[in-house]
Amino acid sequence: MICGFIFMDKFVIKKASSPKKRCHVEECADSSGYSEKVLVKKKKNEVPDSLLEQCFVWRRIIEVNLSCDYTILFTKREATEIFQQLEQEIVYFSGDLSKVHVFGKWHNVPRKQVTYGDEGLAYTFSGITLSPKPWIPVLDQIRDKIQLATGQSFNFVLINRYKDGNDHIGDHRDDEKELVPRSPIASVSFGACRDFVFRHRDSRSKNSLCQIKPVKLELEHGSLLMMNFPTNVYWYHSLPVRKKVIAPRVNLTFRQLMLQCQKSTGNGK
Ligand SMILES: O=C(O)CCC(=O)C(=O)O
Ligand SMILES: [Mn+2]
Repeated sequence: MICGFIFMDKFVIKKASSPKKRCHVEECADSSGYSEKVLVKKKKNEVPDSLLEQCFVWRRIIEVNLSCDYTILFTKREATEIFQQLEQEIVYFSGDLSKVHVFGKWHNVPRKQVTYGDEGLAYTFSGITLSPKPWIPVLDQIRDKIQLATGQSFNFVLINRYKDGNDHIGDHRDDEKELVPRSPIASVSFGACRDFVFRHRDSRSKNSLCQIKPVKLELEHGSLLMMNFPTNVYWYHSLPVRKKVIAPRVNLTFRQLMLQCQKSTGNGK
């Protein structure tokens, strides 16, 4: 992460200086495994706005082969403005692209979806090879803020819109062959707060020999969840149906896709 975050032992509070020594990071963890990294201003008036913008409180979520970081990236006001813009400007797939083919039958996807990204990228979606739509300013704004907060870059985004708690996404891993190996996935959420569940690949049924407990999170309005390697190798995730949720939600997963030339040479494998 930016500002020189370092990972600490559990149950210990340590400090690290930022490169300019204007901020320091404090991290503490509790017995549940959660920890928080807080960037603390040294002298209030000395820190420029540009640096303050990079100060986020991160919660580390760690389990066997699961490594995630969670923060509130946008204030409530910013998030509401962005949500309204997304609702007005994002054009979702329709027709065959809003359906999935399972065991010889077509089904409507229980949410709306679309992809945006850099020119020249190609990926397979519902069995069809597609190019993402070109970036628009509201997506540039979100992507740039994630890049500022994490130091990671992204060239592609998958957007999911859930009209209410009936819309959902089933257990899956983000392990598409087009992803840059070991790259993190940045998941930003706007609108209704929804439950999000990780299940370890060896503990998905009651009869599994190994019983690792699911990891359950609530993804809030304006939040960012970083799913770091190797989370998506070992853990499935889902956004379950929640009948009581009546408001819409938009989720954007920013990804780093390989370029055509990287795919053909097998670079980065
Ligand atoms: O809506 C979410 O929070 C998850 C979306 C997701 O898992 C995906 O797009 O692959
Ligand atoms: Mn996913």
